[in-house]
Amino acid sequence: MTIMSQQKPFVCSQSTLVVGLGSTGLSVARYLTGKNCPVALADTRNDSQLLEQLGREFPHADIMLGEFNYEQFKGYPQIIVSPGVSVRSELFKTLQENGHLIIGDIELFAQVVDKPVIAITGSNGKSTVTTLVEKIANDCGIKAIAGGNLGIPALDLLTTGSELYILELSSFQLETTYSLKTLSAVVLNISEDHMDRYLGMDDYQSVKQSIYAHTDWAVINKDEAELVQFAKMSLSAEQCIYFGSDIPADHEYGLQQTGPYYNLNKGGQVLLNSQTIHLKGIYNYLNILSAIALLEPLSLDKQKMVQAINDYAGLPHRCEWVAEINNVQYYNDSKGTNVGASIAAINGLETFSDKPYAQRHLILIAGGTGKEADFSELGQLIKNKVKALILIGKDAPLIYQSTLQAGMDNKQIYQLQTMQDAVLQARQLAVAGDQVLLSPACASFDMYENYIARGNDYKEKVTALSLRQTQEELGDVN
Ligand code: UMA
Ligand code: ADP
Repeated sequence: MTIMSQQKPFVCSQSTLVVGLGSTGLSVARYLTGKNCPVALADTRNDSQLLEQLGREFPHADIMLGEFNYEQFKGYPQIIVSPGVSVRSELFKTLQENGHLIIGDIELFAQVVDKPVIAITGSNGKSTVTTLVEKIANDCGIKAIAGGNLGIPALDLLTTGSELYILELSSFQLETTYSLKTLSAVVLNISEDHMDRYLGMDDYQSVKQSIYAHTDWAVINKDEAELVQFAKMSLSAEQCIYFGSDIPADHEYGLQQTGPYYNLNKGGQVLLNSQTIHLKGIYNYLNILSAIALLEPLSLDKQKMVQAINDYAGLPHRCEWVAEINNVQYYNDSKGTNVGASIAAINGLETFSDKPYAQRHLILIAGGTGKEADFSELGQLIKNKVKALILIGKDAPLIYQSTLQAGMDNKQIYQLQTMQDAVLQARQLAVAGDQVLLSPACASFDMYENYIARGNDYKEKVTALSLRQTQEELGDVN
């Protein structure tokens, strides 16, 4: 699919079909209806309640529910597709070959936005960096708002009267975007994700890199050799700023270890020290450096910026501390939905602990929908660092196999059915000084509506344990 080569402007007066009626599709339909552009609506969910609700809100729109088909779609010269619908199917290929404009909501946003945009993608860390950039900008006096894959659909941001938009963009959204001009942009990192939607890593990476297509200021992760190679070949040196985990060269961002802590530097200048930052783990220090680099073109007040970073407490479901029970710390990393995220969480949690991991005190709860990922690297890390592995969810057997292949003893692995079973098992295994981490390395859809529901379920079960412990201490439970 060569969406990038389409380069056609959207025309309001032509009839437009909105495909997929979740939060993106509804925001597109509302935006276009508000501008009096004619719309039709389509969704594979053939649901009478949905039909009634759409009919009420969009009385003039044709509504097509059920299996998508060419005959129904061919009358619409412009089609706006939701990120959850793959534009690589035969249907969309044929429509594009026949001259239909096929774009996503971000492309429509790109064609109408008249304020600066900062764009953030990557396999992991997008929401952390997006919300941190939003906070820094606002604390420095710029009226900024964040959205996109993060939650508020991009077009809904336009009515907020903001001076700066910060967009978290998924690879699905980038696939249908070709003209987004940005003040600054970053691919935070690349690790395997959504392999059920891509032909392989090259394919996935090239979609991610398209975020740099029209940026003034490209923020490049120096630790990612392939991104560096891309930047050197496709972007000008003046346009690029680098960040990474090594001691930085002049004009680059990087880290310098000082005892148990890290300085976050630009060249030789120390900007912050990790001791004063709530976010922990090297990956989070890199998230912070990328946020500062993205904001560099705005020349913000340095002191206010440092204060905003020190105040930032992180988001729920990202290595979030939940409770201490019998001297065991419980953490919720339900947003760890791919292998790279869980590897970062396991390594990052080490820095929360005062014991070396060689003593093996981490109990990991993982599993869910694996999105056709390769779990071998995770299996190796689990074998090296984890005391016990508790697996739940559809693709638990795949993680089980990878850890066994890495040489872990199967007596350290527990395959269970529910979150309740997993938390109870963790409590039984944990001794004082241990950490229990939920970081599934998988999506949640086999057992939950989303990662938030999964994280909340875990927190609920852990909190119940904690209450039970308090009651036991008070002698209320026999
Ligand atoms: N649908 C079809 N046919 C299909 C697939 C879906 O008709 O083949 C319909 C569904 O019936 C439903 C609608 O499409 O009515 C759902 O559309 P969607 O899956 O695109 O989801 P939205 O509700 O529009 O949410 C999307 C993002 N979801 C996905 O990319 C899967 C949200 O990111 C995002 O917050 C929202 O737009 C606003 O921009 C979520 C996500 O999981 C958090 N993102 C992935 C991730 O972070 O890994 C990429
Ligand atoms: P995203 O929006 O890309 O999913 P989040 O900021 O929500 O990213 O973080 C999701 C999870 O990814 C975190 O819970 C953590 O396990 C991991 N993570 C966060 N930042 C990074 C990073 N820079 N590199 C690798 N993993 C990360």
